[in-house]
Amino acid sequence: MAADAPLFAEPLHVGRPNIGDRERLFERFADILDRRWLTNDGPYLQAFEQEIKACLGVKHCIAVCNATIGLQLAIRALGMTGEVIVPSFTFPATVHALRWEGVTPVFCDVDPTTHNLDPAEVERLISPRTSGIVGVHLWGNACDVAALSDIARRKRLRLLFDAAHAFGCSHDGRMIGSFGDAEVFSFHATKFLNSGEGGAIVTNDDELAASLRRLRNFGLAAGAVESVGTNAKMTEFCAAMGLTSLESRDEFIDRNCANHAAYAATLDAIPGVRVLFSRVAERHNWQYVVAEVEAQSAGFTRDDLISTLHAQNILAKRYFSPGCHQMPPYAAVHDAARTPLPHTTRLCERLLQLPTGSGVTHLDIARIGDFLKSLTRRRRRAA
Ligand code: T4K
Repeated sequence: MAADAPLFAEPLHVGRPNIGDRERLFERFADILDRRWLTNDGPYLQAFEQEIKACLGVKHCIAVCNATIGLQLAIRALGMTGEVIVPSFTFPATVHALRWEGVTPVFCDVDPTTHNLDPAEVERLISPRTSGIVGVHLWGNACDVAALSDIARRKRLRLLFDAAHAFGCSHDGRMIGSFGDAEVFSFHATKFLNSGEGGAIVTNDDELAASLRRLRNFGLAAGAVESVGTNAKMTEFCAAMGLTSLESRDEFIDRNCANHAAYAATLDAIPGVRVLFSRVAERHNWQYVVAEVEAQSAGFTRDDLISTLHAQNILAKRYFSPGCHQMPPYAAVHDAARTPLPHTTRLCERLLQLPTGSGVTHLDIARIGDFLKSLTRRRRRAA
C-alpha cells in the first residue's frame, strides 16, 4: 500500500442503509407497477401499517413520508402551542418540527449517562406557557418514560416521543411505540429499519389517530376537508421497501449487535476512548455505535480523531454537534440563563459515531482497531 493510501479504498459510512431481500423487493415493485396503484392508502401501505402495529403492540400506526413531517402532524394534532420542552442534544428535525408548528422550543439539558431529557430539569423549566414535552429516545435508549409521564400528568402537558432511532427497542419489557400520547419513528435510509424515506406516528388514542389520518391527507375525511391538512403520505414503493426491511430485522439486529460488541472489545483497549451503551437489558437495534473521547487520557480530541479517521476513509460522524441551541435559527432565542446546558455542551464536544450496519464486517472493525492501536502507540512513543 502506498504511504498515503487510506486504510479503506472505499469509504465506510455511518448510516449505510441496511438492505433486505432484493428479490422480494423487486417482486413487490413489479406488483406495484402491475396494479398501477402508487400511493394514497394502497395495499402495501396498509400492510406496512398492520405489520408495525403487530410488532409494537400499538392500536394505530399512521405511516408518513418522513419523521420530520410526522413530528409536525403529531405536534399539531396534540394541540401543542406556546412553549414545548425539548432536548437541544438531538437532530435538528426534532426542533424544526416545533418551529414549523409555531411553537417555541425551550431547550432542556440531558442526563450525562443516558443522553436523554433530565426529568428534574424538565420540571424546573415548566412555565405557564408550556403545553408539552418532546422527549427523544436517543440512540434507541428510552427516555425516563415513567418520570416524564408523571410530570405530564401532574402538569397537564402533552407528551410526545421522537423515536426516530428506536424502532425495535424496548423499555421495561414493552416495545417503544406505546409511550406518551404518541411516538414518531423514522424510516429514513440511515435508520435501522428503512423505507428509503419514511416514518410513522403510533398511538393508542383513537381520536388522535383519526385526526392524524386526516392531517396526513390534506385534512380530508370521507372526501370533505375538515382541517388544514398537508400531504404527508407514504408511497407504495416506500411501504414495500419498509415491509421488506421489516422481514430482515432480526438479521440486521444480529449484525449490528455483533459489530457493536466488536467495536467495544477493540476500542476499549485504547486509553481515553470508550464505546457507550454496550450493556443494555432491553431489546435494542444497536444501530448507532457511539464512542466518547476523553481528550486528557487519549492525548487527542474527538475532532482530532474524526480527522484522522476521515483521512483513512472511515467516515465517523459528529452527531450531534453543535447542539440545536447553538444553531443560527435558535441561538438568538435560546435563553442561556434560564436553561444552562452543561451536559449537552460536554457531549457535543466528546461523542462520535462509527460506521456499522450490514455493510460493515468484523474484519473492517478489526482493521479500524489495529489502526487506532498503532496510532496510539506511535503517539505515546513520540510524547
Ligand atoms: N429525529 C431524530 C432524533 C433524527 O435523528 C432524525 C433524523 C429525525 C428526527 C428526522 O427523521 P427523517 O425526517 O429524516 O425521517 C441523517 C439523516 O438524513 C436523518 O434522517 C437522521 N436523523 C440523521 C441522524 O442522519 P445527515 O445530515 O447526517 O445525512 P447524510 O446525508 O450526511 O447521511 C448520513 C450518512 O449516511 C453519511 O455517512 C452517508 C450515509 N448514507 C446516507 C444515505 C441517505 C448512505 O450511505 N446512503 C444513503 O442512502 O442526516
